[in-house]
Amino acid sequence: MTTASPTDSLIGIGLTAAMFQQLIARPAHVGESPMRVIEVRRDAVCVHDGLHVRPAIVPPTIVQSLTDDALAVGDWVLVDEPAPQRWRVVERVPPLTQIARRTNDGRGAAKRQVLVANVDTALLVMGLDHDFNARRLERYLALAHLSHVPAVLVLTKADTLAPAALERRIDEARESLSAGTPMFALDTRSADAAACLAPWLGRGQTVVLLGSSGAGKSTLTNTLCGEPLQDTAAVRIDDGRGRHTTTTRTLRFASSGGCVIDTPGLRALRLDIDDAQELAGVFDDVSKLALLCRFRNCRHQNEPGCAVREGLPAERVRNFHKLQREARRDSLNALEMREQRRDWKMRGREGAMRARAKRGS
Ligand SMILES: Nc1nc2c(ncn2[C@@H]2O[C@H](COP(=O)(O)OP(=O)(O)OP(=O)(O)O)[C@@H](O)[C@H]2O)c(=O)[nH]1
Ligand SMILES: [Mg+2]
Ligand SMILES: [Zn+2]
Repeated sequence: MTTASPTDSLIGIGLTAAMFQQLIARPAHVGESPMRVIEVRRDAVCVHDGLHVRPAIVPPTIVQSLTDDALAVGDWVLVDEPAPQRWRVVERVPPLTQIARRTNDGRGAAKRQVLVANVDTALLVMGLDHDFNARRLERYLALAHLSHVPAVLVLTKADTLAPAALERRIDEARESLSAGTPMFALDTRSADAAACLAPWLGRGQTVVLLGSSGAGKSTLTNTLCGEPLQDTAAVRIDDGRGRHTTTTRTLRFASSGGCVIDTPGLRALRLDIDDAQELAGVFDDVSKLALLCRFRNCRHQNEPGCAVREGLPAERVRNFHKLQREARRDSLNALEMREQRRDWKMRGREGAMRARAKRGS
């Protein structure tokens, strides 16, 4: 790169000062330009050069070199044009942040899936209707924290609740938030929503919207962009669930100058952690209270004098244990996993035998 300063058009597609440093540190090659991935398709990507959207192929060599760390919306790439109007990704600039979850590779093994890259803020979108669930919120907060991306909680559909019910839900949500995490309760269809979120959506900033289907992510995207770019659909009448209307992650441009990545509602969110210790930073209230537990190695399960169980709502402690168990299970290898399953089965059988003996006695 020979550019002396980031051009205005690249800042318009979310180039930050830190990413600019990454770009200028790379060796310059004639004919290559930095562009941002705004959509990922099966065998190609859509990239933006600050002025235009281009379809670009991703050569197999690049795909293979990235494996667990696939190209994602928000990535910066170097693109050349080997023939007129044919664009090709030649390199991915190492991302500064990635938000990833764990999925299955189809053969039972855990696989890392990058959702988005290079975002400055995660807007965690949750409906105040049937969608509201403090335990799921904790999971999303953990996702952002583990990715080192600051979170902002956006509670949607505030217009559908009576003031007292709204207050109750806001209080419940606050119990899950660590100090300093901003929270808004909004009608995402109103211009007020864009005004509240403007501090995270100035020129050069990028946010991602994460949440379940029907939470209002696309409705909010449209409000932030000032036009109906994303399809939206009413939630199901019988159970209030969303219809998985959005199917791809797409980067859009907000009226206030920032970038917004709308995403499909996640059906399942498994955290991408190898070490249960990593969760300590997410549940900082647990870590703080743990210092006051009677036993140094207290697991906060049924030990006497446990300050964590005394000081926090039982549901939050239960969720902490659940996420920890998940983290431990994910870090087991296949053999250990089989052994653990055998162990569980045996314990289940023993339990059933005990219950039968008790009934018989
Ligand atoms: N009353 C009210 N309705 C809202 C609000 N936000 C979203 N909705 C409605 O909720 C429904 C679902 O909104 P979407 O924006 O499609 O939800 P989504 O999160 O994008 O869902 P997926 O694309 O399926 O992941 C739509 O009918 C919206 O009009 C809000 O703040 N108030
Ligand atoms: Mg949507
Ligand atoms: Zn304890």
